[in-house]
Amino acid sequence: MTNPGSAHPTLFERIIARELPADVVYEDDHYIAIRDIAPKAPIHLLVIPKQVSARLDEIKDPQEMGELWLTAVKVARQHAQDYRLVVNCGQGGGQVVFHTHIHILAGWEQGPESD
Ligand code: DGP
Repeated sequence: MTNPGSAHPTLFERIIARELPADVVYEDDHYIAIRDIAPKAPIHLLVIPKQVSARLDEIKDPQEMGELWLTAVKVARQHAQDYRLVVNCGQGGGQVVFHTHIHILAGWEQGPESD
């Protein structure tokens, strides 16, 4: 049986390595943020740690966890005043790409239910 967490390099590692194209909106030594290829909101970004973990709950270090969320907030605020942050954990949680990432969803005129 395929273990969805075992894909290596992950799709996002290949984007980080510029082996695959992406619209990069933010990058530093530890994180990259790209536009989602199939946006579910007018603004849909993905904040991805360069340090690979398959899913959010594999991150045990509070500093690493905190920095990931702080980066997501920083990138979100660069694009919108109001926003939604979402993480899918595991197939049952809707996760498709098994390289931890935070979705930033924003840009609705009247909030998320307006679309
Ligand atoms: P998740 O379901 O949480 O694993 O979200 C994966 C997201 O990744 C999904 O919203 C679509 C996006 N995605 C999948 N393949 C690509 C790609 O090649 N490029 C970009 N930019 N986004 C992708």
